[in-house]
Amino acid sequence: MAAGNGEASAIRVFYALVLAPELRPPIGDIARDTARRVHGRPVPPENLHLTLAFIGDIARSRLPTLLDVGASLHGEAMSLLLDRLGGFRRAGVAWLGASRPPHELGAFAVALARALAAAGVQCDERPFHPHMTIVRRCRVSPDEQQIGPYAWAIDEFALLQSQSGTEGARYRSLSKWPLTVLPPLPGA
Ligand code: 2AM
Repeated sequence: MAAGNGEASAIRVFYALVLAPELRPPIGDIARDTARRVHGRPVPPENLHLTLAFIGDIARSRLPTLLDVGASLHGEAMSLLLDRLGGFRRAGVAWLGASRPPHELGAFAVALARALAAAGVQCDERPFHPHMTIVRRCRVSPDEQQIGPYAWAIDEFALLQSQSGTEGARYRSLSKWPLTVLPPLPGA
């Protein structure tokens, strides 16, 4: 099939937690203020997310496998307290993170990586460092500091497609799945 044909083409995808809509205005403001300080480009509020597993370019024909992996996972709902702002100097990004990420987050990223490996899907194998990029192309790296905190109630995860356009990347949700609240243990 000809290059550019939708059926034959590769898609660029990753699994992520999309920032809750109610946190987009305050975190969007932090992104804009930080971008001004570090002379970078703020991530648009609707693009704010935390990546769980980065797949990158993959044949569109493998999409059913990625959807099956997402549907097969059972993760727990969690609360993430965003309370740190810092930078990855070499990548030229500023990020928000948590000084005490819930153990459910790391456990879920590991479960996802294992499910992808079992399905024969290659993904970025670097250790999971949960962070939300808020500014790209920073000319200076921000000093790490305390912010907020902003409590983010996380009850779903998504498979996102990255589409590059004239104004930068846009992320399209291909599917999303719930993270569930576990019932309390009997007698607890
Ligand atoms: P970043 O925010 O630290 O750049 C979409 O690009 C998402 O996938 C971003 O959250 C990005 O992290 C993450 N990601 C992880 N590994 C990547 C890679 N090798 N190339 C591009 N994005 C990557």
